[in-house]
Amino acid sequence: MGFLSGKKALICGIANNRSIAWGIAQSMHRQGAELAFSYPNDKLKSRVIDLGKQLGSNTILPCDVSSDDDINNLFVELGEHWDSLDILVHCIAFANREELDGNYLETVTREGFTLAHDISSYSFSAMGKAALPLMQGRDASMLTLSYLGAVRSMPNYNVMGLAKASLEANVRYMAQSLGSQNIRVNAISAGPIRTLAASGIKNFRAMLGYFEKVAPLGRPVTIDEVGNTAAFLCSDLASGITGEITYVDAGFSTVSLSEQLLQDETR
Ligand code: NAD
Ligand code: 0WE
Repeated sequence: MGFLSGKKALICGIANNRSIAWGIAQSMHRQGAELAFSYPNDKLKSRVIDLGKQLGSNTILPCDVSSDDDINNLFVELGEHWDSLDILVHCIAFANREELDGNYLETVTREGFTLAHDISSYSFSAMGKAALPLMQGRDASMLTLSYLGAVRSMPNYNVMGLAKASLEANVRYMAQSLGSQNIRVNAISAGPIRTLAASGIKNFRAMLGYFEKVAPLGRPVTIDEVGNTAAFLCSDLASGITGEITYVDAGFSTVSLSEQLLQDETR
């Protein structure tokens, strides 16, 4: 028996089998959770249906988080399949591509700033709020995905870094808001992973190379490693953890000076 058996989880943000949300879904499935999924548009619908089927799920519902109606309908429709919900997983981020390339102040715009914060941070509050009726009395938990660019400047990450900073504050305020109902809210801050959201990001390959030189584990993290941490955080094993940002980054964020780069310098 897995440590999530008897739990029902809604997973939002699968684009394909490289998505972090897919790693989370697989790990939660291994631990015995029952799964439902959302997809944002018709282009992704059949792929999410197919992936859901692989994990024994027929509950695949539409939701573009830029729409209040979509968010509300998602939980109305979920309520027609399930009478309760234990786990909400939010793996959604978006900023205009032009604002993820170049100097921050030269690229940021009012519209782009608003869009990034709306899709990447506000949507977590909105989904959490809409999920509440199904989570009453369940020892439920919510989880989102962040990145180090929230707390340290990062070349090209730009307005997404501000949106992730907002998302991390959101985790703390949602945890306070829902604590008295015994609903926990956490984030995983993952190291860089080659997903659809990372494809086409300038110098991503070079960033991964640098990451491998600095991170104590000397390698990137996988969607399975993020998935296993997600399964733990959303399980009763983590009943004392809320409002927390857990780093799954091969130790990258804990280092001040890279051992390998220092050796290269002294050679
Ligand atoms: P991904 O492209 O597989 O997932 C991003 C998802 O966001 C997609 O499924 C996309 O459909 C969804 N999305 C975007 N706009 C949406 C909208 N309006 N409505 C509904 N869904 C929408 O990439 P990923 O890397 O798995 O990203 C998942 C999360 O992990 C994101 O929050 C990302 O910021 C975070 N993250 C990624 C990395 C990385 O290096 N890949 C590192 C740390 C954190
Ligand atoms: O959060 C992310 C990326 C999120 C993302 C990706 C895209 C690409 C396509 C948000 N919006 C868009 N918009 C698009 O049009 N990551 C943590 C991955 C990532 O993105 C970077 C990174 C890393 C790491 C961008 C610049 C620098 C580093």
